Amino acid sequence: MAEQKFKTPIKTLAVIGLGYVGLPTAAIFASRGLNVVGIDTNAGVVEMINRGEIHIVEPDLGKIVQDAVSKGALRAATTPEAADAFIIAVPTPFTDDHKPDLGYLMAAAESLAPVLKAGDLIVVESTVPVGATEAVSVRLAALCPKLSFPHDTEAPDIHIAHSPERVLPGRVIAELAKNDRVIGGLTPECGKRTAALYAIAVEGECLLTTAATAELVKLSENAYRDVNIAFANELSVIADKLGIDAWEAIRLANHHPRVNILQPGPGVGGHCIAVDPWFIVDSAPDDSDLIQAARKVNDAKPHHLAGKIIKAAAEMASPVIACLGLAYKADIDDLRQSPAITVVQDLAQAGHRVLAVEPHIDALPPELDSLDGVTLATLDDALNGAEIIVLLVDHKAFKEVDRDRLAGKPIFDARGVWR
Ligand code: SAJ
Repeated sequence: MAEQKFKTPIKTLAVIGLGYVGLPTAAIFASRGLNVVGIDTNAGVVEMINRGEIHIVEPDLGKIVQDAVSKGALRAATTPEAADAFIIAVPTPFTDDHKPDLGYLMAAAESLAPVLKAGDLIVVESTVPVGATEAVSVRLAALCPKLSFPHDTEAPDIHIAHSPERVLPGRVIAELAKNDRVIGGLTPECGKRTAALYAIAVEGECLLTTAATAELVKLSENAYRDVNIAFANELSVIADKLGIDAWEAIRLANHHPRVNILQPGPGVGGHCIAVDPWFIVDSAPDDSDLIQAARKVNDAKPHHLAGKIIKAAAEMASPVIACLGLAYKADIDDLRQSPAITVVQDLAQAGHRVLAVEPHIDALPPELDSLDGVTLATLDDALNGAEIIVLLVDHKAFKEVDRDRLAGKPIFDARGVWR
């Protein structure tokens, strides 16, 4: 547990947004003795959770939710209810021109106005551009004129902080408890109260700072990873051109005691690393050349890969292409910003027939379903029916494919796992 100096009177918690971060967060706090209500505008999700079921793929989450619901510690609803503390964990996507879209965040904050009372704590967990936590405070102050807010006074009725989530999809349950948390209060007291809340569930350290610093810290973490993956992806394009195996070169370079190059792949996907660096760019467009370049390199990677496959396919008589994996990374069901989808789109738009394999979904996403020539297939059917095999995601089932089944066919292994 975090430092014992933090003590909290909080007994009831409302978590706004029951997605990849909100649902595990709600469930963990419920399992540690808080009375938790999860709020989501999607009535189907709310019904599922109230039955003790979950709507996302995340190891160990199902059992924790089931236990918490069966004990009455966790339930879900579609509109906010009074609570001692509120955690906002809604998506913060970007617009088509890479500007932060704070629509869900502001709607979530506004939905709290009718139930807020003096003494309440609001924590923004969603990843946000610098200044957004303060903007939440300003907006709520306009909606709740009888309450005071921390952008305005050191001793407010409502305390507000940013405590960005840092959990890795696929390892959320362990990382929620173990990771250190950066907590940025709009006032120091807001930070302390937030640390006291997280001390209930977090074994890692709670590190206090300002809200703006916490906002930049979170964005920096994901931009750092994006820049480092871009380096690996750029190297792999260079290695391709020079006829060198990029994974072999990186493996050997990483034997240097101060070198640790990440893995190249089909590109960078997900709702975080492919999105968050743009929030920094939006705040400082003239001073973020490296961050912008990394985004460009990573966004170009799926097109580079598709170009190579199209070139090979041109040498064959209208080959069927098997694309293994549509998720943005291994062993999850999340297709958001997935580079695998871009690759399949490029292939289909070039007129190729694609057998797409994704064990975690039952139907193609609309952006692929609308294309001619793309079919969702089983791994077996794709391996039997295709003349070219492309590995886009290193799902466990694909890593275990019998190599004999690949023999004699052009293989594009974008993850370097069949080498
Ligand atoms: N990828 C590579 N090569 C690598 C590592 C990753 O191509 O060596 C690709 C993945 O295939 C995927 C993308 O990058 O398409 C991102 O995957 P990831 O596993 O690096 O990260 P996310 O997006 O699943 O989660 C990140 C994490 N941030 C950091 O590691 C700095 C997580 O801790 C954050 O909580 C999460 O973003 C978030 O919600 O912000």
